[in-house]
Amino acid sequence: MASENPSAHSGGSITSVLQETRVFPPPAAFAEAAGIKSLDEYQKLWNWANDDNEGFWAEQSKSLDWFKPWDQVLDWQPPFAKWFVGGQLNASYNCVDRHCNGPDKNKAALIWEGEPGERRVLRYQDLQREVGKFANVLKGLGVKKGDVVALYMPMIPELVIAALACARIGAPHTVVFGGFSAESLAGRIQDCKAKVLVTADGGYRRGKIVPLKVHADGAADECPTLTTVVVYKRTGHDIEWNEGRDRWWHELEAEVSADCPPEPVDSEHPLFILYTSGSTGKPKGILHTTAGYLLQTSLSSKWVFDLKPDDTYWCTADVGWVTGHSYLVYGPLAQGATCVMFEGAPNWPDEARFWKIIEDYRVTILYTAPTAIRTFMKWGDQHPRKHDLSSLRLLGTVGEPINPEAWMWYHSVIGGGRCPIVDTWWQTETGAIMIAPIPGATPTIPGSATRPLPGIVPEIVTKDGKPVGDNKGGFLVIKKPWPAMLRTIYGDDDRYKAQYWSDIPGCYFTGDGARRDEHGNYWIMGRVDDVLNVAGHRLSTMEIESALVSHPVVAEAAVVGKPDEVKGQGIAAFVTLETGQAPSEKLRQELRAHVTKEIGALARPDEIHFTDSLPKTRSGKIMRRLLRDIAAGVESTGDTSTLEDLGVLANLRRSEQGED
Ligand code: 6R9
Repeated sequence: MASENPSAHSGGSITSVLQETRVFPPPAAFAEAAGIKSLDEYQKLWNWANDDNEGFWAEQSKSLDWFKPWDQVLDWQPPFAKWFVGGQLNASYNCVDRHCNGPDKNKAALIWEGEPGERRVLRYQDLQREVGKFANVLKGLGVKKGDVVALYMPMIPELVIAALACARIGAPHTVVFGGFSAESLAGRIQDCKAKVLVTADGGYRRGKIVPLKVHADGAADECPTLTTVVVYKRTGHDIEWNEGRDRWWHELEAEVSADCPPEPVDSEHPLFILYTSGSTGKPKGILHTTAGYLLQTSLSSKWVFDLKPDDTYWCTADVGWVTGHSYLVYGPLAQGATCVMFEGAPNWPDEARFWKIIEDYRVTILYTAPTAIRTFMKWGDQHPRKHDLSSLRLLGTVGEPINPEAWMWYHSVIGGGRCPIVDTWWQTETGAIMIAPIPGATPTIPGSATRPLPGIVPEIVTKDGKPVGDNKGGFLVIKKPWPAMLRTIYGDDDRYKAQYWSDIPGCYFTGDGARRDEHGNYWIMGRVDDVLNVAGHRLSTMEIESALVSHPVVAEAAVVGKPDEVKGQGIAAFVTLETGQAPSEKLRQELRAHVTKEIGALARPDEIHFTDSLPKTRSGKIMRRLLRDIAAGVESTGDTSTLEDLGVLANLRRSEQGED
């Protein structure tokens, strides 16, 4: 997400009104068996990393396999970092080959289910063979170390295979969400000057074919650097074919050997570019490099998910999003884990699909997003109740602040009250999880991401960079460089400096508001651009939304400011209701009273709009900026390319006009 300019906002602090006191210590049996077993053990690790940051990371780096050891842990020329300077390694070797030297070669690496119901299991040695073959295909197409390859694929194993094949030959990949338009795809390919695009004829989503190849063709026509489009046959439906440019995946593969030695690359060799959109301007190509990224995604997978050899781990994120990169591909595979991968939508053929997958594969760890959890709540408990979820031992969430109500539902209905929940705060830019509970050590609290991982030093500050102290909201910054940090915005060092390192002196600015309580727990309050300023009080959208969501009939809520002559900003809330509930004037008054009771009159919405759905990004984040425009009655001008469903906006505008 974009980090926006904090100096555009008055003052440095944000008033926090959320009062959450429920605390869940790690279950004793969980802690007993966990990798990190106590808060004390966690604290020792964190202190070690804080006191001797480079020594700590030097020691951790031994968990990777190196072709050549590094000479220097960190070369820090702010804001440009180089980690493990002089070392050489290969990410695909670390994620695949090193698990093939012993009995793990027969362990499942990927358990895949397609939306129509097909199943495939790839053991680590199958992955090695497939990655080797596709790496040779890329080489045969003239892809060299350093050349960028674009991947525009459905959620099929070939997406993971293609990404690892790129890493194998030192070609940075850029994965573009299968839901993006031809135009968005073209913009990204043009920016990174990819020569090869890998796509599929189509993918499945809610029983329909997503015509990826049509979009790929639209994009390719606009991209002069692109010489080849490799097409994987997923659906088998008829597609247009551009002779000379288009090549079938299976035909290319039939001609190559599976043996492709991994190319040793420097620690700082680019691993991938992932585009993330800002509220203004063109998408930013976030650049991640090899060693630091791999080390930190791998370690955080182990710490936060407490991965064990017999776990069946399911991260529901699309690989087109950073969560898919770090916690479906690189982190868990570097750990030699067994990962479930699912192609389709959670409500196809019905609303119980996720729960059926958990039962069928005996999934032990589930990692998903608050938006999904709130949607499951809305659909009702009867769907998860139909399935045996007793295999689950740990639950995770990422992407947005999780409302305490949704946390409690996840805990009791999905986790059966026995599974710790890891609420993981991080960003495309941070590469890896930064603030999250260690499930065997950290007491969890609904709505708090709890504590920073070892090696991570956050602070909450005013816009001048002064710490605000306990229990005051402010800007969340990171004070020390960390191995998985972005290295730059691809091709634009100046934008990198201006975006992340200029506003608050000497720190990385995350763009998020947060509060730290007296126990050292962090509470993320949302993007600072979304903060409301009501009669001089700066209020976090998340806290008012959580109060609304705690009402039994509310499924989701998005709160935005709207111009108000008296108060500066008034509060407008957009609310979706649980399935089967109907909007009414009475309910509107009841919800306003509910927020007054939960928080106080200060936070009472001036307006409540009932709607069937909220505008969200493809990764499930509510796009409040668009709602702000609707509430203010103005046209939206910013980038809408990441919006999941344009129809939602049109509906909202229509109902707004109807309401006046
Ligand atoms: C991984 C990912 C980053 C932004 C981030 C913040 C929000 C992510 C969160 C969270 C509260 C959490 N965010 N995780 N807010 N609690 N556990 O989501 O990356 O798509 O780049 O978004 O998402 O606002 O700054 P990305």
